[in-house]
Amino acid sequence: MLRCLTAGESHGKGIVAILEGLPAGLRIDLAAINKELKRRQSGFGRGKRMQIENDQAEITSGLRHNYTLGSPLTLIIKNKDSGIEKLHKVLAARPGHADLAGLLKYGFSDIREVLERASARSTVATVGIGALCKRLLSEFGIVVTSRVLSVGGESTKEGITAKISEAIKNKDTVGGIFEVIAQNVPVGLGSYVQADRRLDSRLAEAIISIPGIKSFEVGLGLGYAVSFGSEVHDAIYHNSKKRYYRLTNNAGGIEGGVSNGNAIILRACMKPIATLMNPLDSVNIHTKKSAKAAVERSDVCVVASAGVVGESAVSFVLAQAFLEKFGADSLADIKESYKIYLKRIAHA
Ligand code: EPS
Repeated sequence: MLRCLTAGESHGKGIVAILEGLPAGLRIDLAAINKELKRRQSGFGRGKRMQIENDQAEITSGLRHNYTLGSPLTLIIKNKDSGIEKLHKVLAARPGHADLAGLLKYGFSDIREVLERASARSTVATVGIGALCKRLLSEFGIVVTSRVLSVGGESTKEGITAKISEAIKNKDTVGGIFEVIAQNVPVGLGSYVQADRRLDSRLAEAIISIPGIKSFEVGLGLGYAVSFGSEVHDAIYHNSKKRYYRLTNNAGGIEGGVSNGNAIILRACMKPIATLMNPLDSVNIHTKKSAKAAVERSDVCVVASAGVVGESAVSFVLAQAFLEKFGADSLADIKESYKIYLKRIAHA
Protein backbone atom coordinates (compact mmCIF):
# COMPACT_ATOMS: atom_id res chain seq x y z
CA MET A 1 0.00 0.00 0.00
CA LEU A 2 1.21 3.50 -0.83
CA ARG A 3 1.48 5.48 2.41
CA CYS A 4 3.23 8.57 3.65
CA LEU A 5 4.23 10.38 6.79
CA THR A 6 5.51 13.93 7.13
CA ALA A 7 7.36 15.80 9.87
CA GLY A 8 8.81 19.22 10.51
CA GLU A 9 8.06 22.61 12.02
CA SER A 10 7.74 25.87 10.08
CA HIS A 11 10.96 27.26 11.57
CA GLY A 12 12.61 23.97 12.48
CA LYS A 13 15.56 22.55 10.55
CA GLY A 14 13.39 21.35 7.70
CA ILE A 15 10.43 19.38 6.46
CA VAL A 16 10.66 15.63 5.94
CA ALA A 17 8.40 13.31 3.98
CA ILE A 18 8.57 9.54 3.76
CA LEU A 19 6.70 7.84 0.94
CA GLU A 20 6.50 4.07 1.03
CA GLY A 21 5.03 1.83 -1.63
CA LEU A 22 6.22 3.35 -4.90
CA PRO A 23 7.11 0.45 -7.20
CA ALA A 24 10.70 -0.34 -8.10
CA GLY A 25 12.00 0.84 -11.46
CA LEU A 26 10.47 4.32 -11.60
CA ARG A 27 12.84 7.05 -12.78
CA ILE A 28 12.87 10.05 -10.45
CA ASP A 29 14.02 13.48 -11.53
CA LEU A 30 14.91 15.82 -8.66
CA ALA A 31 14.54 18.87 -10.92
CA ALA A 32 10.88 17.96 -11.55
CA ILE A 33 10.24 17.76 -7.79
CA ASN A 34 11.92 21.13 -7.25
CA LYS A 35 9.82 22.63 -10.03
CA GLU A 36 6.66 21.62 -8.18
CA LEU A 37 8.06 23.05 -4.93
CA LYS A 38 8.70 26.32 -6.75
CA ARG A 39 5.13 26.40 -8.08
CA ARG A 40 3.89 26.08 -4.49
CA GLN A 41 5.93 29.11 -3.49
CA SER A 42 4.57 31.33 -6.26
CA GLY A 43 1.52 33.53 -6.78
CA PHE A 44 0.48 37.11 -6.08
CA GLY A 45 -0.29 37.55 -2.38
CA ARG A 46 2.56 35.43 -1.03
CA GLY A 47 4.41 36.88 1.99
CA LYS A 48 8.03 37.64 2.82
CA ARG A 49 8.87 34.10 3.90
CA MET A 50 8.74 33.02 0.27
CA GLN A 51 11.49 35.52 -0.52
CA ILE A 52 13.68 33.83 2.09
CA GLU A 53 13.01 30.22 1.13
CA ASN A 54 14.07 28.50 -2.06
CA ASP A 55 12.62 25.05 -1.43
CA GLN A 56 14.84 22.29 -2.76
CA ALA A 57 14.36 18.61 -2.05
CA GLU A 58 17.05 16.14 -1.18
CA ILE A 59 16.32 12.42 -1.48
CA THR A 60 18.12 10.37 1.14
CA SER A 61 16.62 6.91 0.67
CA GLY A 62 14.76 4.69 -1.74
CA LEU A 63 16.76 5.55 -4.89
CA ARG A 64 19.77 4.20 -6.72
CA HIS A 65 21.03 5.65 -9.99
CA ASN A 66 17.83 7.77 -10.02
CA TYR A 67 15.53 4.72 -10.07
CA THR A 68 13.26 3.70 -7.19
CA LEU A 69 14.16 0.56 -5.26
CA GLY A 70 10.69 -0.16 -3.88
CA SER A 71 11.96 0.86 -0.44
CA PRO A 72 10.73 3.99 1.42
CA LEU A 73 11.71 7.27 -0.22
CA THR A 74 12.76 10.04 2.12
CA LEU A 75 12.54 13.67 1.02
CA ILE A 76 14.19 16.41 3.06
CA ILE A 77 13.51 20.08 2.36
CA LYS A 78 15.61 22.34 4.56
CA ASN A 79 14.18 25.56 6.00
CA LYS A 80 16.34 28.63 5.50
CA ASP A 81 14.38 30.49 8.18
CA SER A 82 15.03 27.97 10.93
CA GLY A 83 15.39 29.80 14.23
CA ILE A 84 12.66 27.91 16.11
CA GLU A 85 14.55 27.86 19.43
CA LYS A 86 14.98 31.63 19.45
CA LEU A 87 11.55 32.74 18.30
CA HIS A 88 9.42 34.86 20.63
CA LYS A 89 6.38 33.59 22.53
CA VAL A 90 2.94 34.06 21.02
CA LEU A 91 0.28 34.87 23.63
CA ALA A 92 -2.88 36.05 21.84
CA ALA A 93 -4.55 33.32 19.79
CA ARG A 94 -5.49 34.13 16.20
CA PRO A 95 -9.16 33.48 15.44
CA GLY A 96 -9.37 30.95 12.61
CA HIS A 97 -5.98 29.37 13.37
CA ALA A 98 -5.24 26.19 15.34
CA ASP A 99 -3.76 28.41 18.10
CA LEU A 100 -6.35 28.20 20.88
CA ALA A 101 -7.72 24.70 20.28
CA GLY A 102 -4.16 23.36 19.97
CA LEU A 103 -2.98 25.16 23.11
CA LEU A 104 -5.82 23.74 25.20
CA LYS A 105 -5.52 20.28 23.69
CA TYR A 106 -1.78 19.87 24.36
CA GLY A 107 -1.56 21.94 27.58
CA PHE A 108 1.02 24.44 26.28
CA SER A 109 1.61 27.93 27.65
CA ASP A 110 3.03 29.40 24.42
CA ILE A 111 1.02 29.38 21.18
CA ARG A 112 4.32 29.06 19.27
CA GLU A 113 4.34 25.37 20.27
CA VAL A 114 1.13 24.95 18.24
CA LEU A 115 1.65 27.20 15.26
CA GLU A 116 5.02 25.79 14.29
CA ARG A 117 3.51 22.50 13.18
CA ALA A 118 0.04 23.83 12.34
CA SER A 119 1.63 26.18 9.76
CA ALA A 120 0.91 25.55 6.12
CA ARG A 121 4.67 25.29 5.69
CA SER A 122 3.94 21.55 6.11
CA THR A 123 2.44 21.58 2.62
CA VAL A 124 6.02 21.53 1.26
CA ALA A 125 5.93 17.84 2.19
CA THR A 126 2.56 17.29 0.51
CA VAL A 127 3.91 18.79 -2.70
CA GLY A 128 7.14 16.76 -2.55
CA ILE A 129 5.12 13.55 -2.14
CA GLY A 130 2.71 14.69 -4.85
CA ALA A 131 5.59 15.26 -7.28
CA LEU A 132 6.76 11.66 -6.77
CA CYS A 133 3.22 10.39 -7.29
CA LYS A 134 2.80 12.53 -10.42
CA ARG A 135 5.93 10.85 -11.79
CA LEU A 136 4.28 7.45 -11.37
CA LEU A 137 0.96 8.62 -12.84
CA SER A 138 2.70 10.14 -15.86
CA GLU A 139 3.97 6.66 -16.80
CA PHE A 140 0.30 5.90 -17.52
CA GLY A 141 -0.58 9.21 -19.17
CA ILE A 142 -2.43 10.58 -16.12
CA VAL A 143 -1.99 14.34 -15.73
CA VAL A 144 -3.14 16.34 -12.69
CA THR A 145 -3.45 20.13 -12.93
CA SER A 146 -5.17 22.94 -11.03
CA ARG A 147 -6.48 26.46 -11.57
CA VAL A 148 -7.83 29.28 -9.46
CA LEU A 149 -11.55 29.79 -10.12
CA SER A 150 -12.11 32.79 -7.89
CA VAL A 151 -10.64 34.94 -5.13
CA GLY A 152 -12.89 36.90 -2.78
CA GLY A 153 -15.79 36.30 -5.18
CA GLU A 154 -13.90 37.67 -8.22
CA SER A 155 -13.21 35.36 -11.11
CA THR A 156 -11.51 37.47 -13.78
CA LYS A 157 -7.72 37.91 -13.73
CA GLU A 158 -8.08 41.66 -13.22
CA GLY A 159 -10.75 41.21 -10.53
CA ILE A 160 -8.58 38.70 -8.65
CA THR A 161 -5.52 40.97 -8.79
CA ALA A 162 -7.61 43.92 -7.59
CA LYS A 163 -9.08 41.87 -4.73
CA ILE A 164 -5.64 40.75 -3.50
CA SER A 165 -4.31 44.33 -3.84
CA GLU A 166 -7.27 45.54 -1.77
CA ALA A 167 -6.50 42.95 0.92
CA ILE A 168 -2.83 44.00 0.97
CA LYS A 169 -3.81 47.68 1.26
CA ASN A 170 -6.28 46.99 4.07
CA LYS A 171 -3.88 44.66 5.94
CA ASP A 172 -6.42 41.92 5.37
CA THR A 173 -6.43 38.44 3.79
CA VAL A 174 -8.61 36.81 1.18
CA GLY A 175 -9.59 33.26 0.24
CA GLY A 176 -11.10 31.66 -2.83
CA ILE A 177 -11.88 28.56 -4.83
CA PHE A 178 -9.53 26.33 -6.80
CA GLU A 179 -10.19 23.39 -9.08
CA VAL A 180 -8.13 20.25 -9.53
CA ILE A 181 -8.47 18.26 -12.75
CA ALA A 182 -7.08 14.77 -13.34
CA GLN A 183 -7.04 13.65 -16.97
CA ASN A 184 -6.69 10.17 -18.49
CA VAL A 185 -7.66 8.41 -15.28
CA PRO A 186 -8.83 4.90 -16.21
CA VAL A 187 -12.26 3.63 -15.28
CA GLY A 188 -12.20 1.52 -12.13
CA LEU A 189 -10.12 3.28 -9.46
CA GLY A 190 -11.70 3.15 -6.00
CA SER A 191 -14.70 1.02 -5.12
CA TYR A 192 -18.30 1.26 -3.95
CA VAL A 193 -17.94 -1.85 -1.75
CA GLN A 194 -16.73 -0.08 1.40
CA ALA A 195 -16.89 3.55 2.55
CA ASP A 196 -13.12 3.89 2.96
CA ARG A 197 -12.48 2.56 -0.54
CA ARG A 198 -14.64 5.12 -2.35
CA LEU A 199 -12.42 7.29 -4.50
CA ASP A 200 -14.42 10.45 -3.79
CA SER A 201 -14.28 9.98 0.00
CA ARG A 202 -10.53 9.45 -0.18
CA LEU A 203 -10.08 12.52 -2.36
CA ALA A 204 -12.27 14.52 0.03
CA GLU A 205 -10.05 13.56 2.95
CA ALA A 206 -6.90 14.45 1.02
CA ILE A 207 -8.23 17.87 0.02
CA ILE A 208 -9.99 18.84 3.23
CA SER A 209 -6.85 18.06 5.25
CA ILE A 210 -4.93 20.83 3.47
CA PRO A 211 -4.69 23.75 5.94
CA GLY A 212 -7.39 26.36 5.37
CA ILE A 213 -9.72 24.26 3.21
CA LYS A 214 -13.36 24.54 4.26
CA SER A 215 -15.35 22.87 1.50
CA PHE A 216 -14.94 20.22 -1.16
CA GLU A 217 -17.05 19.25 -4.13
CA VAL A 218 -16.92 16.78 -6.99
CA GLY A 219 -18.11 17.69 -10.48
CA LEU A 220 -21.28 19.77 -10.41
CA GLY A 221 -21.08 19.72 -6.58
CA LEU A 222 -23.54 22.15 -5.00
CA GLY A 223 -25.14 22.55 -8.44
CA TYR A 224 -26.78 19.16 -7.94
CA ALA A 225 -28.86 20.64 -5.12
CA VAL A 226 -30.74 22.98 -7.47
CA SER A 227 -31.29 20.65 -10.43
CA PHE A 228 -33.57 17.84 -11.54
CA GLY A 229 -31.94 14.45 -12.07
CA SER A 230 -32.86 14.51 -15.75
CA GLU A 231 -30.87 17.73 -16.17
CA VAL A 232 -27.63 16.64 -14.51
CA HIS A 233 -26.90 12.93 -14.82
CA ASP A 234 -24.50 12.16 -17.64
CA ALA A 235 -26.37 10.09 -20.25
CA ILE A 236 -24.53 7.00 -21.55
CA TYR A 237 -23.86 6.25 -25.24
CA HIS A 238 -21.90 3.56 -27.08
CA ASN A 239 -20.38 3.18 -30.51
CA SER A 240 -17.78 0.83 -31.94
CA LYS A 241 -15.04 3.49 -31.99
CA LYS A 242 -15.46 5.32 -28.69
CA ARG A 243 -17.11 2.35 -26.88
CA TYR A 244 -18.99 3.77 -23.85
CA TYR A 245 -19.00 7.55 -23.75
CA ARG A 246 -20.78 10.59 -22.33
CA LEU A 247 -21.48 14.05 -23.71
CA THR A 248 -21.35 15.69 -20.27
CA ASN A 249 -19.26 15.21 -17.13
CA ASN A 250 -21.30 16.61 -14.27
CA ALA A 251 -20.26 13.62 -12.17
CA GLY A 252 -16.69 14.95 -12.22
CA GLY A 253 -15.37 11.57 -13.32
CA ILE A 254 -16.61 9.57 -10.33
CA GLU A 255 -19.80 7.51 -9.99
CA GLY A 256 -20.52 5.30 -6.98
CA GLY A 257 -17.05 6.02 -5.58
CA VAL A 258 -15.40 4.62 -8.72
CA SER A 259 -13.58 6.58 -11.45
CA ASN A 260 -15.70 6.33 -14.62
CA GLY A 261 -13.01 7.17 -17.19
CA ASN A 262 -13.91 10.85 -17.54
CA ALA A 263 -11.75 13.66 -16.18
CA ILE A 264 -11.87 13.91 -12.40
CA ILE A 265 -12.94 17.43 -11.47
CA LEU A 266 -12.75 18.63 -7.87
CA ARG A 267 -13.23 22.03 -6.29
CA ALA A 268 -12.30 23.36 -2.89
CA CYS A 269 -12.82 26.59 -1.01
CA MET A 270 -9.97 28.04 0.98
CA LYS A 271 -10.74 30.43 3.80
CA PRO A 272 -8.81 33.72 4.12
CA ILE A 273 -5.54 33.19 6.04
CA ALA A 274 -6.06 33.58 9.77
CA THR A 275 -3.08 35.85 10.47
CA LEU A 276 -4.31 39.43 10.03
CA MET A 277 -1.95 42.42 10.06
CA ASN A 278 -4.94 44.38 11.37
CA PRO A 279 -5.81 41.78 14.00
CA LEU A 280 -9.18 40.74 15.45
CA ASP A 281 -10.08 40.69 19.12
CA SER A 282 -8.62 37.88 21.14
CA VAL A 283 -7.45 37.10 24.69
CA ASN A 284 -3.99 36.98 26.25
CA ILE A 285 -3.67 33.35 27.33
CA HIS A 286 -1.65 34.27 30.45
CA THR A 287 -3.56 37.32 31.78
CA LYS A 288 -6.94 36.33 30.26
CA LYS A 289 -7.40 40.02 29.42
CA SER A 290 -8.64 41.25 26.04
CA ALA A 291 -5.84 41.61 23.52
CA LYS A 292 -5.50 41.94 19.78
CA ALA A 293 -4.64 38.62 18.08
CA ALA A 294 -0.96 37.94 17.45
CA VAL A 295 0.53 39.40 14.27
CA GLU A 296 3.00 37.06 12.62
CA ARG A 297 4.63 37.48 9.22
CA SER A 298 2.25 35.76 6.83
CA ASP A 299 0.70 35.65 3.38
CA VAL A 300 -2.30 37.62 2.09
CA CYS A 301 -3.67 35.14 -0.45
CA VAL A 302 -2.50 31.58 -1.20
CA VAL A 303 -5.33 30.16 -3.29
CA ALA A 304 -3.00 29.43 -6.24
CA SER A 305 -0.52 27.68 -3.94
CA ALA A 306 -3.37 25.73 -2.35
CA GLY A 307 -4.29 24.56 -5.85
CA VAL A 308 -0.75 23.18 -6.30
CA VAL A 309 -1.04 21.47 -2.91
CA GLY A 310 -4.47 20.15 -3.99
CA GLU A 311 -2.96 18.64 -7.16
CA SER A 312 -0.36 16.93 -4.99
CA ALA A 313 -2.89 15.56 -2.51
CA VAL A 314 -5.02 14.26 -5.40
CA SER A 315 -1.97 12.72 -7.08
CA PHE A 316 -1.18 10.77 -3.92
CA VAL A 317 -4.71 9.33 -3.71
CA LEU A 318 -4.81 8.48 -7.43
CA ALA A 319 -1.39 6.82 -7.27
CA GLN A 320 -2.51 4.82 -4.23
CA ALA A 321 -5.76 3.70 -5.90
CA PHE A 322 -3.89 2.96 -9.14
CA LEU A 323 -1.38 0.70 -7.38
CA GLU A 324 -4.19 -1.08 -5.53
CA LYS A 325 -5.79 -1.95 -8.86
CA PHE A 326 -2.72 -2.76 -10.95
CA GLY A 327 -0.13 -4.13 -8.53
CA ALA A 328 2.69 -2.62 -6.56
CA ASP A 329 6.22 -4.02 -6.58
CA SER A 330 7.63 -3.49 -10.04
CA LEU A 331 6.77 -0.79 -12.59
CA ALA A 332 7.23 -3.30 -15.43
CA ASP A 333 4.69 -5.71 -13.87
CA ILE A 334 2.21 -2.89 -13.30
CA LYS A 335 2.51 -1.85 -16.95
CA GLU A 336 1.72 -5.41 -18.04
CA SER A 337 -1.30 -5.62 -15.80
CA TYR A 338 -2.50 -2.18 -16.98
CA LYS A 339 -2.19 -3.25 -20.61
CA ILE A 340 -4.30 -6.36 -20.04
CA TYR A 341 -6.95 -4.30 -18.25
CA LEU A 342 -7.10 -1.66 -21.01
CA LYS A 343 -7.48 -4.42 -23.56
CA ARG A 344 -10.47 -5.84 -21.72
CA ILE A 345 -12.05 -2.39 -21.31
CA ALA A 346 -11.49 -1.61 -25.00
CA HIS A 347 -13.69 -4.58 -25.91
CA ALA A 348 -16.34 -4.03 -23.27
C1 EPS B 1 4.37 28.95 4.70
C2 EPS B 1 5.28 29.48 5.52
C3 EPS B 1 4.87 30.34 6.63
C4 EPS B 1 3.60 31.10 6.27
C5 EPS B 1 2.49 30.20 5.82
C6 EPS B 1 2.92 29.13 4.90
O1 EPS B 1 5.93 31.19 6.85
P1 EPS B 1 6.05 32.20 8.08
O2 EPS B 1 4.95 31.87 9.05
O3 EPS B 1 7.39 31.96 8.63
O4 EPS B 1 5.92 33.55 7.44
O5 EPS B 1 3.87 31.99 5.23
O6 EPS B 1 1.91 29.64 6.94
C7 EPS B 1 0.58 29.86 7.17
C8 EPS B 1 -0.27 30.25 6.27
C9 EPS B 1 0.13 29.62 8.50
O7 EPS B 1 -1.08 29.73 8.74
O8 EPS B 1 0.94 29.34 9.37
C10 EPS B 1 4.75 28.14 3.54
O9 EPS B 1 5.91 27.74 3.37
O10 EPS B 1 3.85 27.87 2.73
